[in-house]
Amino acid sequence: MHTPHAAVRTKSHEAFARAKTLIPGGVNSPARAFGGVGGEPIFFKSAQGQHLTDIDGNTYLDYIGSWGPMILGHRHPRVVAAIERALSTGTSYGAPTEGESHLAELIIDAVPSIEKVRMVSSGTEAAMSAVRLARGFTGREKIVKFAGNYHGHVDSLLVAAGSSAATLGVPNSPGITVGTAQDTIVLEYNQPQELEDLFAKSGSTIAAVLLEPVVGNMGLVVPTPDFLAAARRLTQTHGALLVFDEVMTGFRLSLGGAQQILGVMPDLTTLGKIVGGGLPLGAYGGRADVMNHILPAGKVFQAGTLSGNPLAVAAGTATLEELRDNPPYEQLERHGGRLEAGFRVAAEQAGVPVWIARVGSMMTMFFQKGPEVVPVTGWKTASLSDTARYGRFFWNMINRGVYLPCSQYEALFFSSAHTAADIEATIKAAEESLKENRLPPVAGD
Ligand code: HOZ
Repeated sequence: MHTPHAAVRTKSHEAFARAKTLIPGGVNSPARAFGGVGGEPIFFKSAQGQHLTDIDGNTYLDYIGSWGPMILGHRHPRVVAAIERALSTGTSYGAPTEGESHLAELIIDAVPSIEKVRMVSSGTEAAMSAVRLARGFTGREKIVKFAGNYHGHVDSLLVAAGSSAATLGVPNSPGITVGTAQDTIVLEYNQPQELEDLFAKSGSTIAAVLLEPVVGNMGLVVPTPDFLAAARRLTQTHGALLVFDEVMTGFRLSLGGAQQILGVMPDLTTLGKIVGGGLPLGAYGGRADVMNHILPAGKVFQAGTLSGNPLAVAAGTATLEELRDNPPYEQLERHGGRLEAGFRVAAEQAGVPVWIARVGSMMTMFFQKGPEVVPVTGWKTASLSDTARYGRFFWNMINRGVYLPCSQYEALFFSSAHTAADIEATIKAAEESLKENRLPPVAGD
């Protein structure tokens, strides 16, 4: 069923050559450009369940799931039916619909800290709006973020950013003014003392602390309980807001997201990816007294022609209802545990030093320069990874029909459509790939 070793990708090569003449870098988002693994991106024509099919006809087991949204797999029947129903009644009105309130209710019921929610069109917009709201609510200007965390391509948050900003070596993008960057304070993740020191010195200037409660954008990094507890306590004590970016983790680590399994409640939460069921939709929500500061209830401006778009709302609603009615989280945890154990044994047997981090259906195997394995707790340790070795592993897996994230600094995602047999096939591919990976790099590799 999957791509045989060294499949032909002639059509992808031609499509990329054409795209480069029309679109900067040939892609509409740098994360998909393969800059972190070398070679050329693969162009796709279809997807079904846990599989992707490229334009040359090769099929792959999908471990990015559109970078997170496809928790139910591609073209889940309930989601497809909902989109088809919405299509038959109109695709955009620029006016309210009852469907938006229904989705809002599903979000509020699922996510423990959300009392009111506003819909936007992407995770970037959600983060941008949450930051503005935090500033408007507190009357303060400084935002605290953590190196290697990524909150979309918002000017003030493209400082020490993860995801493709880190992968492609522009954690501080050109085009961000010095003034903007000055209002963002960057600390190392999982270092509560840094937060303590900052708040002791300038707590009264801080509008918000923004973080990924489980990081997916520098590879997967798990928070320590004392770090999250410090973030909660210090923001509360000093009158700042705690904002969780749950664009990746929302509805994925549990129906209530990371906050539900970690037991730490933020003031605001940003959502994206799964909340739109594979269509463009983001959201931000939280304490009603804070959310009521958004226009027209309050004075903090935020708007969008396609916000709460009926097609995206239909897909998001069907996805959340399916997750609520048939929760896949036990299966995802079982499969994740097996995948993690299989990768760990495969790396040990191949003598390849790795640090593996996983929560539920998100995982990263960090290739280490070794020989000692350094636990990955934040960007300082994540950035020590052997990215060339990851690149070789990535291509060895592609050639065995397994499509992993095209960067060491992105978490893998799998779906409820992945079977136990898929997980075993992936482990077998990893065993073979890691054995090949043991070889020293050849010139030009
Ligand atoms: N937010 C996605 C994972 N870091 C990347 C999506 C993209 O930039 O295309």
